[in-house]
Amino acid sequence: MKNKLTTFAAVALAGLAMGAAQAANPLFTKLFTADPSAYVENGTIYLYVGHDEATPKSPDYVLNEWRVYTSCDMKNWTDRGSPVQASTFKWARGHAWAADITKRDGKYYFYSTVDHATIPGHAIGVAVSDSPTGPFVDARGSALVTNDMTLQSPIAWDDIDPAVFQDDDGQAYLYWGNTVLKYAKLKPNMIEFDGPIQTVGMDMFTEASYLHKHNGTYYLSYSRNFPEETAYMTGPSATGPWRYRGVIMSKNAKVKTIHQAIIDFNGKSYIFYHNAKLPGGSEYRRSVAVEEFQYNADGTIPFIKQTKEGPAANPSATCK
Ligand code: FUB
Repeated sequence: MKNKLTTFAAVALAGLAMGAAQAANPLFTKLFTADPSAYVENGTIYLYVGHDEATPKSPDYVLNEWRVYTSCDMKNWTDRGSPVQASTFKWARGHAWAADITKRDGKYYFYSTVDHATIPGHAIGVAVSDSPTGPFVDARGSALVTNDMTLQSPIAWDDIDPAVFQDDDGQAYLYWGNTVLKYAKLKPNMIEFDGPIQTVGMDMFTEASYLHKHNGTYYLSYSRNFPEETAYMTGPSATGPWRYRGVIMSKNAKVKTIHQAIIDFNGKSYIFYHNAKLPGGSEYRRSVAVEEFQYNADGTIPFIKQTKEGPAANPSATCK
């Protein structure tokens, strides 16, 4: 027993020395983090988050970079640094808000919200890399979406929170928006739209759309109301028609946003989200957490409670 404990302690210390994070929620304690987006490849989870740099007295969001963490088991996380920053986009001026990633033809495409330097309002850029941990470079040299391209809502922050999805037939879609949910098809080059920008008519949509597919059903989850709760719809295709399915996570206590991402990993299903439960947390000092859940037999998602413990370890045999 003593030997086992000694070995366990040695492994734990080695993990800490390599920069591995602790096991429970919130996932990361050294930084305030927000707006999770997750990508799985070769049994490894790549978790992208915005870095909340606001001081306790900051009256607004302060985010300049995205960070990426990896895990082989959903329990132990390794900090891989910042693979892309708002300054990666020379036409932008800060506001590294929510982002999402996908892989196509061996390259990783990172879609991200930033503030446009010359066209008033938020915008969406695309960065590209040969590795999911970066470094990423601007793939276009200009914004993919600017505020003047979408006139449905008279606000400067309606072009935020890009969510990218590639269907089994290879067609890629970008969903995004605040107040009005928008989407468009992407060309195979992943840096241009293929057709017009469409809208999805829905009640109480706030932001944080996220499209995933599970057992042949398409799930469009999003933040609803304000303060936000996480809700979702299902449909038979990547563009619907959508059926509202209800709320799956309740609003947070100390922060009005919640921003989810839903993935399958190593045979189980998980939802990432943020709250403000890290000591010192607040509206602009958020912290990312994760929960495991099981789909109901009819494919619906159950209501998911936030926990301190987070999921049990789920070690992937193929993780390197
Ligand atoms: O982090 C800034 C904004 O807060 C995100 O774009 C929204 O989804 C909300 O979480």
